[in-house]
Amino acid sequence: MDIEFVRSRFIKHFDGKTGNIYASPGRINLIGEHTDYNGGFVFPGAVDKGIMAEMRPNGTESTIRAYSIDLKDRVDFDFHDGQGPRASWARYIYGIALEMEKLGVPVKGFNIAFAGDVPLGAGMSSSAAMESCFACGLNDLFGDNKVSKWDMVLAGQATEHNYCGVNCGIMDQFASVFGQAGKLMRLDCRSREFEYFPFNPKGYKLVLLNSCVKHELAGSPYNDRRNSCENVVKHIAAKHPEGTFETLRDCTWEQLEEVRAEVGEEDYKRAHFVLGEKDRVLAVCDALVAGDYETVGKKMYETHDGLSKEYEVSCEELDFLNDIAKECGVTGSRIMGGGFGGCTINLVKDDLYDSFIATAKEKYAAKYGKEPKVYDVIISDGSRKIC
Ligand code: GAF
Repeated sequence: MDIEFVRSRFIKHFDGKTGNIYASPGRINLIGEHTDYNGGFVFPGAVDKGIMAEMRPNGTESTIRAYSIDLKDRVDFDFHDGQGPRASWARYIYGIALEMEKLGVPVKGFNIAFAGDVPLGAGMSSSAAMESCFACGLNDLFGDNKVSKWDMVLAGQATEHNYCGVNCGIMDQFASVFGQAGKLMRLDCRSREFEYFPFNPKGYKLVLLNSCVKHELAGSPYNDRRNSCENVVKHIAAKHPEGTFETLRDCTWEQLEEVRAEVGEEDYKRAHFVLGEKDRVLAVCDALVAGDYETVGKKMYETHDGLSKEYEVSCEELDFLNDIAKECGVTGSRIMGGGFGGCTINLVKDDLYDSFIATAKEKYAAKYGKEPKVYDVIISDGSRKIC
């Protein structure tokens, strides 16, 4: 992203003074979907696309003057007025300001202009990129950088929960804050322990195909999926008062079968997917260590099937892209992120790459009248101050 571009807009829309510039990335996720809020494992990495913001204290007690460069929209608000702005993009700034304040950062009024090159609604977590970018800026401008990375992750997640209506897990904010160039991360979302995995599969590429069906988690059935999982856990816990059941992570296949009739087929299928996905992340880690990319790919296809048929977060266009990948002999392909639109992530042999992309573009355009957008994945660094 272009620093000078962001700076020129910051100068133009405010008082001519410069501030500090911060950047945070979007993310990909190799495997482990909808496992984060179920206490399971995820396998994300930060990408070379994200959000860049210039920020500067403006001398007021609590007035935020915010400019979205991409939307050409300016919103000024008092973040202590109890309501916050209506514009959905500005609510991320509002939420983060309040959440950082809760963490002890003496946030005062500031000016902010920001832009992004992470595509919106593509399942690459532009919202987490905003939250972690703004958190990084407030921590630096007002907090002496005393807030830990994990607390910034949690502040981002709390912003989604409390101000944006999405009961998300921690994967996206974690990836955006902790990302490192060239490395994926395996995170245990229950214990929060994580490990960096250098990812440079010889002879393969990771590529995203954006269906251009815009996914939107706020107000979407995303929260229903989470409720289904929690309902299953509640039923299992009631049957087993001797145990501790916080999330589906604590539940076995047998216990799930025991409550099948009482929770109903829809919740059963959703929980069934989550238990399978938990195992698949671990299988993929072993396969990666062994350099066995065929198994990695096989698991990706299994995840897609589960997300489509059991968790029901796919759509016709994503299933179509997945079918094309299969027909072309692509090693692995699946929906990435929350679902309901956005991208597929594909593990493709180098020598198949060109023909796969050409076929996907042609067939998708013939059916839907537009080509999917293609993004090569470059695993990059997490949140940082640029200057
Ligand atoms: C969205 C959420 F924000 C994440 O927390 C995660 O649940 C993901 O969907 C599905 O794996 O990106």
